[in-house]
Amino acid sequence: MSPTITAFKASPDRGRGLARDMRVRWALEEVGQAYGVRLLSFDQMKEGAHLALHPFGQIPTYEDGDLAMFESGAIVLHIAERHAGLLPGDANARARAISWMFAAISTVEPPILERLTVMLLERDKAWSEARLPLVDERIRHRLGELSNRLGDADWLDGAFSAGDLMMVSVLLRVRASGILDEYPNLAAYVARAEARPAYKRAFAAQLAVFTAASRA
Ligand code: GTB
Repeated sequence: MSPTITAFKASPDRGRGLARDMRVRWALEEVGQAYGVRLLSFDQMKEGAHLALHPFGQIPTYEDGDLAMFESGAIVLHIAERHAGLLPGDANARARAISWMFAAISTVEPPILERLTVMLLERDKAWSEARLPLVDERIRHRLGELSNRLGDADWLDGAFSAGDLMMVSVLLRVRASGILDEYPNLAAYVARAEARPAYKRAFAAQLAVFTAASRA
């Protein structure tokens, strides 16, 4: 039996790969695991059946046999631990790759999410215009550190890993601001990841949901 994930029936990003099911799709494609997708409306996400899977009524979730999970980072780690291809075999290298996964979601992503909050939820506040440059400075601080660490390497620590998958997924969310392009090695790192066949398949699959919905 293939695992089933949940995704937006109508993603607000119009299929640009920014919703968090994309990370899970990408991980599944990297390891060559087929999967099914249950599409949910915003209303369905807040109903009992989905709340039983996800306490916060969000996507993505992951179901495989008697296992049900939520949180994209935990799901990607679960996939990476059960299949070859996303974590190194060497125990120390594996631990470092997991460090990068956590760095992506707990150190780099928070200021990026703050920016989205300012742009989407706080635009009408008198203080919004003054807050944005402060948030952007925090993003630049983190991206500068990440850029220094990456240097001219292809990936964060040796071969491509779940750490890179999570980091690129996070960086993609700030690209539209133009800030990512201030760090040419990070922009090239993201482009390198996007060129991976598994990324392309995952992107095409989530875009197809939007395309099909807009034709209906
Ligand atoms: N920490 C959780 C995880 O990583 O799985 C966060 C999950 C989450 O935020 N899910 C969002 C959701 O279900 C979708 S991805 N939101 C609905 C709700 O909370 O009611 C976040 C997202 C939404 C929209 C865009 N976009 O339009 O570009 C991008 C990302």
